[in-house]
Amino acid sequence: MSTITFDIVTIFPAMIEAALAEGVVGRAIERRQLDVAIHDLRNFTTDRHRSVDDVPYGGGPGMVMKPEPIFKALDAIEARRGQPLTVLLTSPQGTLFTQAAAERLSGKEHVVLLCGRYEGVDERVRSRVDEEVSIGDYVLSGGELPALVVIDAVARFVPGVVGDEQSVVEESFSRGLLDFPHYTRPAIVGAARVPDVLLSGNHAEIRRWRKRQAVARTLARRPELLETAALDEEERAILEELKGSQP
Ligand code: JD8
Repeated sequence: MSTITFDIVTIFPAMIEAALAEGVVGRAIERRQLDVAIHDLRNFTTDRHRSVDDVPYGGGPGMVMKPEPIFKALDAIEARRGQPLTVLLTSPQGTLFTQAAAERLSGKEHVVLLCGRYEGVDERVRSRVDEEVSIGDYVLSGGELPALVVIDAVARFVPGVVGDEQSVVEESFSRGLLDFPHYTRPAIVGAARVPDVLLSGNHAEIRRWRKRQAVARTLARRPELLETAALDEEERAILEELKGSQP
């Protein structure tokens, strides 16, 4: 059985702990398909106040994460795991963390995730960092939520973590399209009906309808995805038809 180990360095271990206990990732950890060790950065401080941050050289607002506790934490992880470590820093300055990046990281046996807070980490920490990633262009308060996003997305590539049923459902997105609409019982709620085709029992029709919905939604909401999507012949035909009928 293949497993991947994550070491997470954070000043908010409880935040990481709580999120990893639930759902697909929680189950993967129970089954030992995924191994996560959480390291409280304050345990690597040496001063009375357990300081992890300090004022910025050059002045200005906010605080910066001190380098020494981070170096000590990385040294301890390295001693326990053996070299070389793959260290990921989550930061707004990182390259975009994509599905392709998640797949690539899932090939590693071990990844260290560094979570910053405040204005970020002292620049010298980057000498120990292999990859700096951002989960998107919005401002978050720290690197913990991004680290959880990375773990979730990577874990899904570990064989056996996602059940067969779910992986089939994901086909459209993994090929670069948005998902089709989903419905469950009841067939009518208020005035809102489930599309007749889904009640028809005609599975060839249902497959075509879903493809059409996926292509139409992608064209409407994320047209840039269509430039790199791996479309089959049927989807290409649907796309040409939809483009032709656009205003
Ligand atoms: C790490 C500190 C907060 C960032 C002052 C707000 C990733 N996609 C992303 N958005 N935000 C982050 C992120 C934010 C972080 C840290 C990641 C550490 N902050 C800082 C600079 C401006 N505050 C992120 N990945």
